[in-house]
Amino acid sequence: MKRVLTYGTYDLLHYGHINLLKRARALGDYLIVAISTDEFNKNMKNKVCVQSYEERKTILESLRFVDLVIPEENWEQKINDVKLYHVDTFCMGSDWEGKFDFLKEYCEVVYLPRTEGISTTQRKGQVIQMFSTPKIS
Ligand code: C2G
Repeated sequence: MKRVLTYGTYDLLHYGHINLLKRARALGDYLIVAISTDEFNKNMKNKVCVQSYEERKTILESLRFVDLVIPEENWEQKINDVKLYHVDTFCMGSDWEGKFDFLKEYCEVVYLPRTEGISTTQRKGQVIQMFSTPKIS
């Protein structure tokens, strides 16, 4: 069984995330997704999520191409995770190209083309725009 591992925040899940997860799963037979905890997002990634870790975990666990969801609590856990879960392939979107090449010592490292034109930040802006534009009655 070929095991694949990827990391992310996965706030306000969108089709760019889905494209990544589907392709990641297609690299093997079992996909593990490490999602950033609320503390990690706040303290280390300077990200404020709309959805809590538990909400994001529940949503990802419902996807048929995600087999296991684990917490990402720090930047340093990847080597240990690769060993602990006997990971064959680590993958991330291409916006992270090269950042995780140190893992090549432990497993295959694949960067998949990022889906252009969609991001959680963009989605947040759209919602703000929708509800802040004054209605002309
Ligand atoms: N992604 C993508 N296309 C998009 C948006 C995101 O392919 N339009 C990919 C990212 O490259 C990443 C994954 O989807 O591989 C999750 O994206 P985020 O939730 O934004 O995760 P990020 O904040 O990049 O956290 O240790 C790694 C970090 O936890 C990654």
